[in-house]
Amino acid sequence: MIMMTTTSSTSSLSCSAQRQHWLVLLALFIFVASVLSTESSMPTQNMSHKERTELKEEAREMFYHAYRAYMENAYPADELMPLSCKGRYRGVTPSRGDMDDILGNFSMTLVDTLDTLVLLGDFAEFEHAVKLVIRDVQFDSDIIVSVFETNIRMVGGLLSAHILSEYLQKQADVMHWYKGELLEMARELGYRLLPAFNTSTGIPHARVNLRLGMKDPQLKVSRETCTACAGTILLEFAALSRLTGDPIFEVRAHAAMDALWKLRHRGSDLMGTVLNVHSGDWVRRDSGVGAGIDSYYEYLFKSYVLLGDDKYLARFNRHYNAVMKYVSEGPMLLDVLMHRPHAKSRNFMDSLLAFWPGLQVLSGDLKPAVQTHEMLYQVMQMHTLIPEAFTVDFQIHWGQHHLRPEFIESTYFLYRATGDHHYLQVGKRALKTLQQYTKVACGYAAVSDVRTGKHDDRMDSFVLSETFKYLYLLFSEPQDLIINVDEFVFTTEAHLLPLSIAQLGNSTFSFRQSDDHNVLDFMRTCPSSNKLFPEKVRKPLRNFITGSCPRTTGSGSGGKRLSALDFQASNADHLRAVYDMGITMVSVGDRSQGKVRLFHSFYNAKSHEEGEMGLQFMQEMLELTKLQSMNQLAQLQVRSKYKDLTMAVAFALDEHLQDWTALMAGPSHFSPELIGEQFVEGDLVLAKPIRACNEKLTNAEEVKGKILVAERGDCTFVSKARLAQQAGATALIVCDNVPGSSGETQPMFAMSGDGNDDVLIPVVFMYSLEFGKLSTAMQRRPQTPLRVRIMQMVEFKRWQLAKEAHQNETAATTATTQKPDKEL
Ligand code: DMJ
Repeated sequence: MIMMTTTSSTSSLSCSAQRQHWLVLLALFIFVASVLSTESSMPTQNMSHKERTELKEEAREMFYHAYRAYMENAYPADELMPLSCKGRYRGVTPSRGDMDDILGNFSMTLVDTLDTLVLLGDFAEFEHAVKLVIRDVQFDSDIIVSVFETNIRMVGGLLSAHILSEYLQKQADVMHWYKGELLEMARELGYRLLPAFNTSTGIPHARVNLRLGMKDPQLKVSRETCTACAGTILLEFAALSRLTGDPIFEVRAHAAMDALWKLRHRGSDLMGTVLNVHSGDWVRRDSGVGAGIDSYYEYLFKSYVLLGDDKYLARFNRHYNAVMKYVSEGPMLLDVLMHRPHAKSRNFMDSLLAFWPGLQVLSGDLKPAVQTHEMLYQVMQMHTLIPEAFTVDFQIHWGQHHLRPEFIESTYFLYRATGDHHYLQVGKRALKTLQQYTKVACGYAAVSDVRTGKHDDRMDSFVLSETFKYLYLLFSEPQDLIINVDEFVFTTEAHLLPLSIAQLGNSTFSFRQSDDHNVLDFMRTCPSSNKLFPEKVRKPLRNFITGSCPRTTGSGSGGKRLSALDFQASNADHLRAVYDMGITMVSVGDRSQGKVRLFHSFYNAKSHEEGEMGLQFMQEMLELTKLQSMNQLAQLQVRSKYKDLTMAVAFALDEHLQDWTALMAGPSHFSPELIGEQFVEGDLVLAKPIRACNEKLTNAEEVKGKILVAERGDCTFVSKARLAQQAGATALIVCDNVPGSSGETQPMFAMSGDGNDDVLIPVVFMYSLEFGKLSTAMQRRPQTPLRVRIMQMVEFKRWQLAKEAHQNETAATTATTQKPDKEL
């Protein structure tokens, strides 16, 4: 038995981190309050049945306004251009670059829209549209398309329409002529996508030529794909295999998912967003839940629901816990680096992440879903329409609005889960806003900038397949629908795949547990997914969720081991985990001193494994106690507060450079890191012009050998850095252009570059309040340049502590040598 005495003060290690967290929430609260104070129509009242029916009918009319505009003016084109009121054809309409990889001249909007017609109960139009697709759509074109988009919109659209055609034959006694033509088309298209999967990793290429496969010379250099692109295949391909009896699709899609899983960061369990399909190397290590990764997470969870393969739930749970630990920041979701997850890598969120609360609802974690949805709703009210990206202080980062479905999708799932009429009111507001700001004579037009409301000549196919579908579903009652949607999984493009597909079985797979997860991964889901599947998961969504479930931080082998450094005596989960590890805590002495004695015994541990963990915990606690006595705990606290990456811009408070203070700054991805004791020291000089975006600085001569300051805005961070470097600066500080911003209330982030590594000088970012202090110091002695040092914050603290220790030592030595004199 090991026994030791310590104090419960380790809980204070995370106090500053917690404080930061609360500051973020506080900032949000103030923001929310200020929006709401101008809003007299705060949605609180229940919605009458009459109003709900009217809104349902309005959603239907919106769909038809867009659908007819497409059919009458654009079909058989892939998309409608609502301002030109004509079709967008690949190779005919002026190219928009990579964006056009969505288009395959295969009447995408109609295929994507088919199942919405069934949900609306319009069987006649559905039958007509299916006939058109069978008659007109062909795939043998020399066109490079996106594998991901073609799969989710076309394969998914065809499969769902096939399933519903057969359903209607049985249930509505219509379409007796239908003989599975859509399924055959889906199979043909699936085959045309397969060459993309011939990579050494099994992870598919991003693009493929519909006729030539990967033999298209333009695809010779193809290497990179995004995580979502490669990880959003399985639902459609599994359905394709199960319905056709041809296993190849499902085999390939499972292999791609397995290969992706192996690429996760083993420490953080996070994924990056862009990777090399041949080497499996990560190209972009940013990790969030929005663009580039969103539907990978969605497909892990939904593959479990559709196919019943536990390994996907285990993987989802692992990633989910990592996301909630590192990416989630109150209601916000901010990218981090997969290999350095404590540092935020972006200070903005994209609108695609609005799907996340919907997925959280499905997985049973309601509370954070409600919070993030509420944040998004506030963003919507603030800017009328949710911009494509917005900053942590809810300013516009990218101003476009593409009529995306994600926010409405989450609103729908939250309403289904809670029955709270708030979500009907939110939907009403979203609907009315779309009507007011995006409806045009020929359909609905995206907005190029939500600040100006200027329209864009663009109406993506997902407007009909998702946005209006979810709006209609939100206001519908179950009895309004021909199908019971609870018996289906919605794909990422809102296509319907029946849960009964799992019963069709798959001879190629045995659903054994893989050895990289174990049963604890399921036990930690709440409600326990072990109990849910298959009885309840396949029942109505309402039964999925009974409330929010606490996330446990158990000590068992399936979860992360609780370390002594993370331990908080006030955290009930931690106390339980410690207890399971065979550790007993006994208060000693005066309770007010908070002293506890820890006892460890294998006998008391829940399992041998946990007993081992307990031993490790005790050893760590011993180390910590030692460190504490050596005053090094202070440094660890600093490390914990400022996380690993936070930089310091230190400046001398006196002319003799004796007394220094430091301000918080953020690093960049594109400049060299200052490691350990490395620092750059120099005098500060302001860029002229201050934004440093022109071809040359007008004060380039003055800049040489100094640390340059430039203001954020007008051009990228990295272009400012290049200009500074060109002028001979030894480092660059970019200061924020948003008044009042501060690292104390906003997460610090690392500035992104453009993938090149030609910047050789350190570059750091300072929020306005911190930079203001630097600027005041500059103004205090206008004749003398301000001397600054850029280094890691933790190193600055270490430097200060060392200085203090040295001063104390000197003072002590002086005192000792003076003693006899005094005695005399
Ligand atoms: C849709 O095509 C799908 O929802 C996809 O997963 C993400 N992007 C669009 C909608 O925004």
